[in-house]
Amino acid sequence: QVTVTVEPSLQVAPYACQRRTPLDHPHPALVMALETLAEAALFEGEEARGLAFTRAASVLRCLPRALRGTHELSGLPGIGGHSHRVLQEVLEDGVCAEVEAVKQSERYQTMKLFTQIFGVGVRTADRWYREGLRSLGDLQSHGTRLTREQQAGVECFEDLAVPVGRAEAEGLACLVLDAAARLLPNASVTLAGGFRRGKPHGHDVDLLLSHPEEGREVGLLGPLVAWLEEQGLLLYQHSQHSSYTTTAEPSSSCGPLDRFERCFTILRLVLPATGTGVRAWRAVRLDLVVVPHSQLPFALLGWTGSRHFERELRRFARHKREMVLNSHGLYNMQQGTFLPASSEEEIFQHLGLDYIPPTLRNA
Ligand code: 8DG
Ligand code: MN
Ligand code: MN
Repeated sequence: QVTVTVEPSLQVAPYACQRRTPLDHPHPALVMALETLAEAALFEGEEARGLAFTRAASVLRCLPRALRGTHELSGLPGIGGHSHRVLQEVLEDGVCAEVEAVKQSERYQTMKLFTQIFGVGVRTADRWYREGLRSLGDLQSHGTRLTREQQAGVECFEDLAVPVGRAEAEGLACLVLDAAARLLPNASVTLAGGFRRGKPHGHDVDLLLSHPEEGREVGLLGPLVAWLEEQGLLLYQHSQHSSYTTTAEPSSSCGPLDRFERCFTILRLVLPATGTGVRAWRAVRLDLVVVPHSQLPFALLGWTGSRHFERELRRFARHKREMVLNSHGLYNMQQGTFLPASSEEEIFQHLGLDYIPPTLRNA
């Protein structure tokens, strides 16, 4: 009997939503190098360049086995000249000089620090950098004006820099579910975001609130947030009303932002009892999103991520299917109709895509 070992082929489909991308992949160093350059490009406001590096990194994330050499890069989609040079250097020398220089630079380090603050985006971070600010201490000593959100972000900075663990996220989901079900029997709470993709840690906890009867979810968020407040669990909150209308033109170009009623919070996460003198809680970011039942599959798909997977789904829908996909629904532009779905699987079917389960959406 002859045994033939077939190596997994490195054929990669062009859109990330056509690929299965697990959490673990064979090239952490290569992906890290490209994602650092992507991040640095975004810090300079160079979206297109950032996206090119993100695309290349995402292709490496889905490889079923390690590359056997630089020659195998040429068969892969989405690896531009610059990415190719970076990958070649890391494969041959272990590091890429350009990436190391970026990581060491004052600009990159400061932008990374400032954008890590809750409520601070690239534009604000850049303005502070140009004003000569370099540290959290500088913000205070220069009397920098902060929004209420940024103020909370600075105060909780060290806590929020600690990753949230899966058990902590599930604990918060249970706490919210208990409270929601008391206020509205049969209310549902779904843990979305990175945790749904199988990540062991996250920078926040993303929860979708709903109810099996359409419309019953309206009015749940206010009392729920009030209850968290009464329990002394709320360190910060910022609510937004729903701005969804079926008459508005469907759009997928407004980024990940959607129009659900939501509340961005910083919560006091109560920690297991420890010795005396040790603080018994830690600040954690929690996003609550209220979703009508009929939109739940779309919201779940939209809030599970990864961000790149979402971007690619929407790009695929538009360019390959003439459809508009967002967290509210799927719109067929030729027919001028919305395509309803009762599960994520159905949305993939509408798009003519193989179903990709959440744990394989780590693009
Ligand atoms: P992490 O928290 O584990 O670090 O990563 P994540 O869970 O993948 O990222 P996230 O920033 O918490 O976002 C989760 C997903 O939610 C992401 O795919 C984008 C999506 N999303 C929407 N709408 C909105 C929105 O209005 N704001 C934000 N921040 N994310 C949104 O679908
Ligand atoms: Mn998240
Ligand atoms: Mn989030």
